[in-house]
Amino acid sequence: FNNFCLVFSSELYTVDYIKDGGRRYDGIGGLSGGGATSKLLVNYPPKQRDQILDYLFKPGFGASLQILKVEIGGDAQSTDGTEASHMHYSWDENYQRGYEWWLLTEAKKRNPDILLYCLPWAFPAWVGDGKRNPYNNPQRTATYIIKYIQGAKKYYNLTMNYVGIWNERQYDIKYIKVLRSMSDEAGLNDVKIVAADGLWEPISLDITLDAALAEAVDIIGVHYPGTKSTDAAVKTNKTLWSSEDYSTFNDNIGAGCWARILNQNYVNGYMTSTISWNLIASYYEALPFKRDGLMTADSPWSGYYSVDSTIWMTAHTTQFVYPGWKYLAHGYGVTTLKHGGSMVSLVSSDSTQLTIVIETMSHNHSKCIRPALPDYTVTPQNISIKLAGHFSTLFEVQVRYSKLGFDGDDSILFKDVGSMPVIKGTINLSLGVDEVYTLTTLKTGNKGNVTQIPNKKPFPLPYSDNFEAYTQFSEPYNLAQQTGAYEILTTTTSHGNIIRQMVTDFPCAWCQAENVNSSINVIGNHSWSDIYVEADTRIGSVNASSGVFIAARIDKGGCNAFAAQGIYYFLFPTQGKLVVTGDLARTQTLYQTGVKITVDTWYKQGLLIKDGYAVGTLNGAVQFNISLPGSPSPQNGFVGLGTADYGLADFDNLKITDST
Ligand code: 147
Repeated sequence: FNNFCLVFSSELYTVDYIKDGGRRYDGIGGLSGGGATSKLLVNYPPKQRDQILDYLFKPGFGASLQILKVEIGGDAQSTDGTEASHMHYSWDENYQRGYEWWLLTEAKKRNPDILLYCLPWAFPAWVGDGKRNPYNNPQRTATYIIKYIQGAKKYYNLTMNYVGIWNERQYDIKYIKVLRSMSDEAGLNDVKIVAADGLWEPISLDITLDAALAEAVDIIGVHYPGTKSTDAAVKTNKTLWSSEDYSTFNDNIGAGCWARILNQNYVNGYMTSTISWNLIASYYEALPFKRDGLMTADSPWSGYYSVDSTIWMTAHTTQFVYPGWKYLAHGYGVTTLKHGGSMVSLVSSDSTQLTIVIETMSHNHSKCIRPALPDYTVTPQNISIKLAGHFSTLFEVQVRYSKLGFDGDDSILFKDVGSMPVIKGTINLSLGVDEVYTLTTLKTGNKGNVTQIPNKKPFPLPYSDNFEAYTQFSEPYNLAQQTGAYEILTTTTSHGNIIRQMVTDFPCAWCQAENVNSSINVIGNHSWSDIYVEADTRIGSVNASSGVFIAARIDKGGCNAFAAQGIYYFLFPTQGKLVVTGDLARTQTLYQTGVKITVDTWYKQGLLIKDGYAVGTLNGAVQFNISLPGSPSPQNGFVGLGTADYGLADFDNLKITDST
């Protein structure tokens, strides 16, 4: 009657707490920065902002992250914007800039045990001797980094647990040793050094060859390892981390990527921490790497955010395993599965609790942005997990279950499916494809749920900001600086608060393409075509930029911001010149004329883009009315403001309206 011979076969896996087990679990983390990835989070309405922070950090609510990694701002573009340095100049020191201090504080408030990790992408010019090399003077760079760590403690009572070298750029052995010894002298013996936020080599070899370097480095941290480490890295006996990973669009394929690497970075590569770039996608979606975060919050003006399934993939581990727990040995609860997928098992430090996480992510549903994923297949499979030795007397485990769906809205995410019996020391499971199971002795775990997230709305018009509502040194909301660093300054003049571009010299940059000596700050909606923008601008006479601009139809940001096109209305007070260009680099002049303007004076610049024409005003008087270049010149983009070159410049009373 039946053509098939049904064989109820089940593959047997043993989970046992044998001596010389696996490595210490160090936690799962998120990365804010590298760069400006949390830009739009800080000005969410308080209610939604708290909910978002809960989803990220509050234990037993959502991702329950165990590590927060942040960029040490370096006054240079580092992917989605610039983060401000705590020392723009050698004589400057300030711990009020940007939003990372705020974020660190909010994370700690929710989880006092969260571990903190800081890393520079770029350095202000003076740190690199103006030569873009932070290793010319290792003591100076170490002092700069140590001041940041001390500032965190002094102003926010934040203890940095880990510090890195230079993101994805060369390291310097001497500098690493100097950073270690100077940190020790400063009493920062507990701050561990991660080296070098790049590839496995040459750091593993250098550690093998140099005992003093091995002494200085605590953790080898690599980026996008594709779940694999090298024999040389393992042989160093150092803790191995995937200190930056993921960077994948956060739909269910992204969630599949994340679930797979969270398990397999240990199974295949002995990595005991995985950190997501980025923590939260809180940057304009027209900037690079749209939605490559654990969740998305890029609409502060509406309060809309989305809790993407990546959050729940994280929770499968973080709500049931804590830093200090231990992986079991390979072959005793840590293994790949015969028909695809993987399993990790961990025990608490007092060895009383057990958590097993199983994932069966299929190839096409778990590709990450990089590296390429070799082919493999996953098919449904029955498994039997034999709890041996230490845990053989368990009679039940709690179960959490997810299945990522790819037909509409058919996902099951982090579902509490109650307890499952352990029969004669064995758990039997029928695994499907694209699933995650957590089996645990813990009775905890909770799926946080917020009802009524506001609807998404476009950037509001008309929009204006006179910057009066900010505290000194903070960063203006919604203006996403792409190069240069802009901050609120309080004045006693009739202008009150203003924003000032602070960077005076070309930084020791991270972006390789960085070669235009100007700064630019973008805002609004990239789909804007006809639009009106206005701002008060002023250039001083000391350390000043040669010119200022307002602009529309700015087509790009990120590491390519230097090549941005659009319509740029420049004033050069010392030269008495007004210039309109089609690009930030001023290679395409559309119009120019002499004007009677001077330094140390405020001017109101207005730029109207309408019906194929650009009309420019100065203190209300029309200065130009030119026809716009057609395609391929951008027909839409952000509005923005900026400086012709590095140097101080002031802005106030930003106003954006539609073109009518
Ligand atoms: C990383 C950076 O460290 C992050 O700041 C962010 O830019 C992230 C975006 O995916 O990427 O840098 C990398 C850039 C390129 C590669 C790897 C990492 N790559 O081509 O392998």
